[in-house]
Amino acid sequence: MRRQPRAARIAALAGAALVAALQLCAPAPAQAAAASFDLVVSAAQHPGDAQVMVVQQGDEVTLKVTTELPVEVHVHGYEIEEAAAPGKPASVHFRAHATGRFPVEIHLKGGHRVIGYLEVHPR
Ligand SMILES: [Cu+2]
Repeated sequence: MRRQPRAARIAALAGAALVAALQLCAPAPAQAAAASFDLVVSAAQHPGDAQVMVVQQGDEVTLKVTTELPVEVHVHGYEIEEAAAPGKPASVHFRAHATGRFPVEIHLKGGHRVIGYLEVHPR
């Protein structure tokens, strides 16, 4: 049997060592979590009332929107829109795949208003 040249054996060993080192260094994949937020829309709200909702990338997000006005809930960046009305809350469900800070708006007669910010942090 022909022996491998010394350089090839060294290269193969170095490659195996590198793979082992990378496996040791790789962080354990963190579990995606489920995050649920309650948002209440009222006629008396101010833009400063917008709540900040922080999740990790990959999390399952549910936004429960209760409203005393007929509105369209719009999650910017994710381009999700869902209607909500008095007695008919919206439940907006999605996986937070994109990272960043995204306004959650309501569209209503005569304009729109930010009711929250979704912050998706990189995992
Ligand atoms: Cu909008």
